[in-house]
Parts: sequence; structure tokens; C-alpha cells
Amino acid sequence: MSFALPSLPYSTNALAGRGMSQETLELHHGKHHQAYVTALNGLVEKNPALQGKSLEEIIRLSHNNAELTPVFNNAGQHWNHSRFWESLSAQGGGIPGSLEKRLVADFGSVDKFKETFKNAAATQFGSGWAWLVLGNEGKLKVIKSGNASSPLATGEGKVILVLDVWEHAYYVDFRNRRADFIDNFLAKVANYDDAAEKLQRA
Ligand code: MN3
Repeated sequence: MSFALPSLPYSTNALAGRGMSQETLELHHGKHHQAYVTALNGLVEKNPALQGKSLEEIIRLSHNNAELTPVFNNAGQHWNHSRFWESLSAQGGGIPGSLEKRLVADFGSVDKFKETFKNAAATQFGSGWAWLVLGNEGKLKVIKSGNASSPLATGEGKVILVLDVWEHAYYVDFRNRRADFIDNFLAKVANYDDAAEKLQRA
């Protein structure tokens, strides 16, 4: 059984009026994400020890394993992007009451959460990700990760919301202005309804 590119839960032009163009989604999902899936399948095909394992198992066993770095990178990017598509919405930006309550409890205010998330996303040097997670101690927190790493790989908590800050995520629409891309995500694109559901399930 091989891994497959998940369909986007919206059309590629659904976010065009909210700062994420059809060109970005076609490239990001159809080319970048697809390339990680294709590469991962090729690596698994050549490695019997990985066959029959779930994506999550492959990520955990290849993490910090020098011989399996290409496996980790492609498996991690497949998983991270799958979570990222879930974190976007054509009705994004509105925070449901249940999530707002938790953000206020754990960050002090919604603005403070956004400031913390923006700071993590902006200061991730080079390629990586910013995450809102439910930490193992039961509180919401923001973390960042480089390249293909994730809270799943490091065991830092359950993913609630994620933003891709690799340049390919924003260069078409925002050129080099990563800060504007982050602001736009938090205000107009972030799927806080999905985040609230993930938090409820976590
Ligand atoms: Mn990406």
C-alpha cells in the first residue's frame, strides 16, 4: 500500500480572495506536496522495514536517525502538509467561543496568542512550521519546527493549528513578506473551527 496525496477540502481558488491564490495552492498542493508523497513511496518501496507501517510510525522511527533522513524529511512533509490543508478555510479567521476561552486561559488573550504565534512563525530561521499544540501538560502552547520536523516527531503535543512558513508557501502571493503572510493567515485564512474540533478531540 502506498501513500496518497489527500484531496484539498476546498477548491484551489477558494482562498484566492483571502490572500492565497489559486497558483499558490496548485503549486503547493499539486507539486510540492505531491513530490513529497512520490519520494516517500519510492523510499518505502526500497526499504522492507518500512513497509506496512503507518505514516505516523514511519515519522517516529525515522526521527533523529541519520540513515533515514530522506525518509523522515518526506514522511514529515507529507504529514505536516496534510495538517496544514486542514488549518485553512475559505471562512477562516473567526474564532469559536470554545477555542477563544482556552486561548484566553492559556495565553492571557486572543491578541497575545496571535502575537506569540506570529513571533514563532516569523523567527523560524529558514524553512519550517509554526504550530499551536495542546502540550503534554494540558495547556495550549505555540512551538516552531525546522524543515520537516513537527510536534508529532518530537512528542511535544497534539496539533491544533499549523502554518507552513517555507518560502514556497508565501512567495507567489507575498514575495519576501513573511510577516504579512502570517498576519493574513491569522486574520483571514486560519481554520479556527477545525482547531476547536481538534482541541475537543485531543
Ligand atoms: Mn509547504
